[in-house]
This record gives sequence, C-alpha cells and structure tokens, in this order.
Amino acid sequence: METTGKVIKCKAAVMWEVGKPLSVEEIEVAPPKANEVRIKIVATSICRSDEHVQHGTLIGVKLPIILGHEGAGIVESVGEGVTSVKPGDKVIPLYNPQCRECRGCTDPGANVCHKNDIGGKISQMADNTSRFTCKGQQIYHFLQTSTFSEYTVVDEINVAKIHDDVPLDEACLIGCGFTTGYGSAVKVAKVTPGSTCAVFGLGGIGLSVIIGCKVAGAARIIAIDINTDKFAKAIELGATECINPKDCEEPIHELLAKTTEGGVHYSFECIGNPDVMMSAFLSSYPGSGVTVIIGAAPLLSQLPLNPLLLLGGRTLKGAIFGGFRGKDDVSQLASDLISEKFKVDGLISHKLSFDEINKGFDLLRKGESIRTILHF
Ligand code: PAD
Ligand code: ZN
Repeated sequence: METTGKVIKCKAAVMWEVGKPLSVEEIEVAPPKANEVRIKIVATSICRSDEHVQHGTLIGVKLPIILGHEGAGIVESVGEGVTSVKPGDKVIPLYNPQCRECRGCTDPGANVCHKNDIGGKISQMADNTSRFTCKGQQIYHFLQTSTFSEYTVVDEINVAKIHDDVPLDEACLIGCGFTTGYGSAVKVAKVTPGSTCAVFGLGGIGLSVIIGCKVAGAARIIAIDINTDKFAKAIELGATECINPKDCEEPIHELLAKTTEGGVHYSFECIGNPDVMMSAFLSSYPGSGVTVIIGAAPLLSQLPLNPLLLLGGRTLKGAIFGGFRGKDDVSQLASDLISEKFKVDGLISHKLSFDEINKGFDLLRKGESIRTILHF
C-alpha cells in the first residue's frame, strides 16, 4: 500500500481529561515496528467499560489516551516478522491477547494471556513507546487496542484474522461485548439444556448472555433489569420472562427461589454492582447453582459473603472475555457468525458517524443504547 512505512494522519478521539467529552482530533500514527500490525479501523462500538474509564469510575488511565476496544478493520501494513495476518485481511483487535507461551495461554482452564494490559499499567506498545502523537504530544494506547482511531497499531498477539465475509459492524461486537456475554453462558457457566438461568442487567453483555443461554438450550431465561425499556429486546433475543426488581415486594432472590423450585441453575451479574452480585449469587440453587460475575465493580468494593452459603455446593466464579482466548477463539466465533450459530445484529441499537462519538456515550449513559457503532 502507498502508506506502508509512512506516518499516517487520521482522525481519532483523544481523552485529554477524565470526565470531559472526548475530543475528535487529527493525529499521527507511526508505522508498525517488528511484530506489530497497523490496522485501518472501519467500525468501532462503545462498551460500558470505555464509559467507566472516561467517567473515571473504573481504573485510572494515563493521559492523554485513545480509548476504544471493540472494533474491526482491515490490516494496512505489518512490521517485520508478522506471519498471522497480512495487508488486506479483515481483523479484530484483541484486548485479551494470545501469546501461546504464557501460563494463561497454555493452561487449558485459563484464558487470560499474561501479556495483557487490562489494568492499564503500560498503556503503550511492548517496547514502552507509543505509535500515536497529537499536537506534538505522545498519546497513550488503551487496552492494547485504541479502536477510537481511524488507524491503530497493535502487537501481532493482539489481533485475530477473521473470515472475509464477516460484516465489520458485527465483527466489532465479537471484540468484546458479545464474546464476553456469550462465552460466560456457554463456556464459563456451561449452561445445560433444559436449565433455568437468571440474567441480571440487560445491556450489551447481559443480552449476549441471553443469546448464549438460548444457544445452550436453557428452558427458562429470566431477564432482570431496573430499566423496563430493555425487556422487549431481551424477549426478542430469547428471554422467557422479565422482572423489574423495583416492582417486587420481596428481595429478588426470594422471589426467584419460590418460582424456580429453590433457585436457578445459572445466574449472571452483568452490571458491576456488588449488591446485585450478591442477589445473583443468592438466586442460585444452594445445592449446585453456578453464578458468574461479569460486571466490573468499583475498584475497592467488596462482597459481604458468608462462606457457609457455599457449603451446599454452589459455585461463584468470574470471567474476562467469556473465558475465550484471543486469536483462535475470536477467529472461530467470527466464522460461527457466518454459519449462523448465533446472530449479533440485534445488539446494534444505533449507528453514528465517528464525529458523533460523544453522542454515543450520552446514549449509553441514558440507558437508551445497547451498542452504538461508529463509522469513520
Ligand atoms: P450497560 O450499562 O449497557 O448495561 C447494564 C444494564 O444493567 C443496564 O441495562 C442497566 O439498566 C442495568 N442495571 C443497572 N443497575 C441495575 C440494578 N441495580 N439492577 C438491575 N439492573 C441494573 O453495560 P454493558 O452491558 O456494556 O456492561 C455490563 C458490565 O460488564 C459493565 O460493568 C462492564 O464494564 C462489564 C464488562 N465486563 C467484561 C468482562 O470481560 N468481564 C467485558 C466487557 C464489559
Ligand atoms: Zn499468553
């Protein structure tokens, strides 16, 4: 390509300050170094985790930074030594890399690669430098992906090649939200046919859990949210009943115990609220129930858990990225999308131009959107 080896000037949303709207700027993106890949992002979507960071409620990030971790695009150029992707390939950037060497990549029960930057400690490339500058200033990378930029550079371990036929709008969602929810049901909880599931929180994550529970053959999928506007979509995607805890006279776990012969087989917390995590846990059947924590709780929060509640045989677990590995599983999920094992288009509530990114954040904050896709 004519841009190979050159600095590219393009559009990106820079977060200069926490809590302030993102600023759409012209930035410079350096060419990929050895083992790196420069990607032209075609579509990117806004996940609640981006909003947590933008709002300052999750992790402290280095500034200025380019957020965004749900995206999809086309490889523009590759650095020396890159073998798994080539220019022109459709790809999904990965915040959960796959180095294939560390314990996280080789232990069959694990899925989080040790070379991840999920806590934001590095916020740069592996050589501790950035590929982004704006107005003469270095800009940090976010979650090794920074998809709120028309071009981004990632390490080869942070990119998955996908089938040419996957629509890039839908591919975005495989980069985080869909994969996280779906995998939490089919891979982490291992939902069984005929079972009863309770899903707390019906955003992009919870709705993807519902898709997973349905694919796994659950008989009852109970969808729970304090925003009743979310119920129609939950039913469309497979929920069999919806409950607003605010309408209940008794605590939700007591209601669920009564209506499910003592508790659900599987429950999922998809909000990030420790109180709801306890409700989800208490809703599970004391003899064998499984609860999966997916929501990101505030940094210093704690669960008030009486250990006796575990002795009957309950399991309380958590997962990142739905228990899936980066490169291999993401490529496979993209192919499963083409073979219609599941559909993700129902999760796309809005499409906006990239310049309207702050409107996309507002829609999420107001609870009006599931996933907003931004196009450059
Ligand atoms: P979202 O904000 O779109 O959805 C959250 C939903 O929860 C909304 O529909 C709310 O109305 C609902 N809700 C809020 N409070 C309550 C309550 N007390 N009771 C019932 N419902 C309530 O977010 P999302 O679906 O994009 O993300 C959900 C969480 O998952 C969030 O914390 C995010 O940071 C986390 C996440 N985790 C991973 C992971 O790998 N573990 C990946 C991506 C996102
Ligand atoms: Zn690894």
